[in-house]
Amino acid sequence: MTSPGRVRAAITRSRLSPFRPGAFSSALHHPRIAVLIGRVLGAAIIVCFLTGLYSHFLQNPQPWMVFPTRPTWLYRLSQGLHVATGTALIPLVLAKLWTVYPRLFAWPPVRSWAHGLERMSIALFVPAVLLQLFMGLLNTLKWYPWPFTFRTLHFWLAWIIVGSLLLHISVKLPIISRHWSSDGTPRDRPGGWTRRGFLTTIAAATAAVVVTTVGQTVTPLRRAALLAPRQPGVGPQGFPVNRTAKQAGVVVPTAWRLHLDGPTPRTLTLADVTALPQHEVRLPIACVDGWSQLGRWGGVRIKDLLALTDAPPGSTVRVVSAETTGSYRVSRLGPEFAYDDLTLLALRLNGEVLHLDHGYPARLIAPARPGVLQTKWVERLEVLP
Ligand SMILES: Nc1nc2c(c(=O)[nH]1)N[C@H]1C(S)=C(S)[C@@H](COP(=O)(O)O)O[C@H]1N2
Ligand SMILES: [Mo]
Repeated sequence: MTSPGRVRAAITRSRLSPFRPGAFSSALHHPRIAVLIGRVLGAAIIVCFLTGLYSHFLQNPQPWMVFPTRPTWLYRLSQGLHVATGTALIPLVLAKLWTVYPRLFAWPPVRSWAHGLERMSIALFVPAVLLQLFMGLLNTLKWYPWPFTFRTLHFWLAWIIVGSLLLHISVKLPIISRHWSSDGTPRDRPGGWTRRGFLTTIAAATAAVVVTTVGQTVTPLRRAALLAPRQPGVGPQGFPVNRTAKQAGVVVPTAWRLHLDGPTPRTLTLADVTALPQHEVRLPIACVDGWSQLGRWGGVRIKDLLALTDAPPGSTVRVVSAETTGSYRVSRLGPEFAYDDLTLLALRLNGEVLHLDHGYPARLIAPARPGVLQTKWVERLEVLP
């Protein structure tokens, strides 16, 4: 019979085992370091989670949801923060895991109910966060190898991460508060890596990955955006393109018509649309993948088109593209967007007729919306009942 006590004694005796006491002597595994990294990590997770929820619900609104349309750069800022904090989380999570990995070998593995629960929450948290960051990174790199809808899994993983994190924090609360501001600071081992050296390295690595990606949305940092797959200013008419007309299987429409499916159905030619009152707005395209750019768009107000088809006030509109496949061929305009003066069926970009890759002859542009909802090659507006 092997009793737990004898197993423990055997493990303690074994020199090779990471289970033996004192196997990890570096001061960098000290709870104070774990708390220092954890504070930054927690803040980044909160920002990433909230901006992610905002983006998710814009694309998948519940019937009662109404979204702000000002400031016009709200989504641009929010998604910029989402991608920047998500990117920063990669070095932060790795550093935190390295700091605490000796806990994996804590003996006995489960000391109490609370401890068991906390270990379970970590068993959920670690794989979920690694998968989440890996998937998010691939998406920002424009690589979509998923056979499933990325956003659905990303959304549920986010809840698993936040839920398990809350459990972890609540169980660890005594340790966290003990080391929150204390200077029971661990002493550096002579000859080893210093605490300051370690923290500076993490900060530098985090700053480096953020600076080299955030230039895709923060124009002054544009030249530093080495890791960003899309560069503002690069593309037809000086504007990036995610999906070209060719990739979307859209060809130059010879007899384009705009169909207005409302109480009084209408079909307009391009000349008809051009003859309507034209407006100019300065609005960004802010792609969910992290790049954004401001453009000067010219075209017709959606609300003027809705008036032509006698849509009842406060209508919701479905915007339909000539594209026949793809997830972004339709989008929904709630009344807060549809009746906004800045929401246009755009025919021009920066004073020129839209390039085919930007949605010629007509695309949607609305304030404070994800790029995926700025439908290109529009040919139909349906007033929803
Ligand atoms: N019909 C259609 N509209 C679309 C897309 C698409 O694939 N199909 N891509 C969207 C995405 S993801 C973005 S970021 C913007 C980019 O607009 P741009 O190519 O003019 O820069 O268009 C959006 N509109
Ligand atoms: Mo996008």
